[in-house]
Amino acid sequence: MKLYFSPLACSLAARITLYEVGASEVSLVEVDPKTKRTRPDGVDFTTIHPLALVPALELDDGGLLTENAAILQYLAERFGEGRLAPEDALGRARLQQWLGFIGTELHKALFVPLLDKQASKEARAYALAKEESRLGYVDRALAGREHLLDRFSVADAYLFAILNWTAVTPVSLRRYRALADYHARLRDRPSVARAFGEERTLYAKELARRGLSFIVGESGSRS
Ligand SMILES: N[C@@H](CCC(=O)N[C@@H](CS)C(=O)NCC(=O)O)C(=O)O
Repeated sequence: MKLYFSPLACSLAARITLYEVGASEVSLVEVDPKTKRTRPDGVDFTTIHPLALVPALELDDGGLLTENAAILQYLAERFGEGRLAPEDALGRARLQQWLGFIGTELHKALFVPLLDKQASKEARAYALAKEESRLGYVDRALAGREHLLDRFSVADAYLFAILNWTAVTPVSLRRYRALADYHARLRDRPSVARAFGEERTLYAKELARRGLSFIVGESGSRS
């Protein structure tokens, strides 16, 4: 199995999940987000996923699984023995509730317009207008809790990956105490620290290839 990823993109959640469950049989293949070619082999990623979006999981039978929510649940199910995704009906629905919320309300609605250099001023302002309601909602949900569900799940891996993008957007977690503490706590989790550390290094190399420099600090970024 191969997981296609780009450094510090939303695919970081799948890498965290792999480290969390110890699935060493899945190999990781880097995709350069600008050229859409794999590294170091230079395969045109659009021949693998026509939309060239990461994450994408190439299965052993050659099939391709796409969409973060589906990939994360599949990895949890296949390798996690119920540890990273609840198996009861309500628990699974709650997990899907958070995966859906993170994917639509945070990833696409809030952060994409702020990260996309092609987004107009109006599109960025429209997205930013949603910040307080969307992040305030998660902040309140996390008050007094360690994780989104009763224990660490793939939804936490996804939320961690998205929250890293505050480093390169006008969104600051300082206004959201519970969320800021949650993000800092997760950064110390061994699977997260390993995945984040590795992708920060790869991201710095990616920028260097483009002649850009970036101080990759405590928070990550994806531009
Ligand atoms: N709906 C997809 C979205 C994935 C996505 O937006 N991936 C970004 C990285 S975070 C990407 O590959 N962007 C490249 C592009 O838009 O060309 C999912 O949930 O997996």
